[in-house]
This record gives sequence, C-alpha cells and structure tokens, in this order.
Amino acid sequence: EVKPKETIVVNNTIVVKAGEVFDGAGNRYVANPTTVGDGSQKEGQKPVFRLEDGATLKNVVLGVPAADGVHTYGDALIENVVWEDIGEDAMTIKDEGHVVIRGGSAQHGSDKMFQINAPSQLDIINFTARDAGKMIRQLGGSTFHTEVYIEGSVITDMNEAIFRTDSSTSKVRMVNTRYSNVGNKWYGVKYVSESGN
Ligand code: DGU
Ligand code: CA
Ligand code: CA
Repeated sequence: EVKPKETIVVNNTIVVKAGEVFDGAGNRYVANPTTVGDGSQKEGQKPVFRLEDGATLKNVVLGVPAADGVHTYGDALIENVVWEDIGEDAMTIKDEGHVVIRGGSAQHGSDKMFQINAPSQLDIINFTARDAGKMIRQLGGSTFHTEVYIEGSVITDMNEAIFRTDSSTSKVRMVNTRYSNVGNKWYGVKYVSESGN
C-alpha cells in the first residue's frame, strides 16, 4: 500500500534526538509562520528540524515556509531531503561535527543555502543545488577551520559563490560535479582541490 503524501504543519521545532532516525516518508513539512518562522530573511527564526548528535533526517520535503530549515548539533546524516523553497537558509551547522547531505535538492534562496557556524566537516553527495546567493557560507568573520567535500552534484545559478569563507585555513574539495553560473565559485577559499568537474 502506497499512502498519499501529506503536508504537515510544524508548530514547534521537531527535535531528532541523539542517534535517532526521523523518516518523513516523503511527506512535506511546512513551518507555522508565527511560531517557527515565515522563511523571510529575518534572523532569529527557529528551525523546522533540530538534529542532535548522530541524528539522521531522511525522506523529508521542506515546503514553504521553511523558516530556518535544519539545524545540526554534532554529527548528522541528511538523506533525500528536498527544500522546495529555502527559508532564511536551508541548513545550519550550529555545533562541531561531521555533517553528510546525501541526495536531495534545494532551491530558491534569497541568500544562503548552507550556513556553517562551527568547525566541521560538511560532505555533500549526489545533491542538486540551484538558485541561491551562495551554496555554502562559513559564518562571516569567523576564522575556524572547516572542510567541505562536494561529490557527484549539480550546482546552478549561485549569485555569489559555491563556498564563501573568511577563514584562511578552510578547505574545499569538489569531484565529479557539474556546475554553471556560480559567481566567484570559491570566494575567499585558500585551499581548493578539484577533479573530474
Ligand atoms: O550577519 O550572525 O546568517 O546563521 C550576521 C549573522 C549571520 C547569521 C547567519 C545565520 O551570520 O545570522 O543565519
Ligand atoms: Ca542568516
Ligand atoms: Ca539562519
């Protein structure tokens, strides 16, 4: 039996506890604009999902409004998650960890797609990213060390960059990825390695 997909209004941030798996079964989750966030560029909105250390989020569609998207605290796996319309941003690394985004897509962001606010390893594999200001932004003015790895993805129409950082030690490696119209591509990144793109 295949159940029809539903749209679920999230009134309070859904917390995926440490080590747990949240499987959205392909349903669409939208933020209550008054209690979670309206998805505008206003700062301080809440996330639709908060992932604690070692949590997995999968098979989720984030619809309009997506508020502050997904926040991670530690290691996280984000698999087959589709942002139909990026909110203030799509995903923020709030605490140190290794975050893997595998499959899925994100589109229509006024500014940032993925925001890195803590030292981390961010792997983006088989992902489709389109139409935003920048795909990845390390917190403006921060100098901590972060590593980004992009593989097998398709990236189009970024106004400013694929990855922008102010840190002189942060690195990016991108392999087997197709991209077009991505602005400066590596804005401020001192260590870049690429192959097969
Ligand atoms: O402008 O702190 O965009 O986590 C400075 C702000 C900004 C953050 C970031 C985020 O860097 O709010 O959404
Ligand atoms: Ca922001
Ligand atoms: Ca944000």
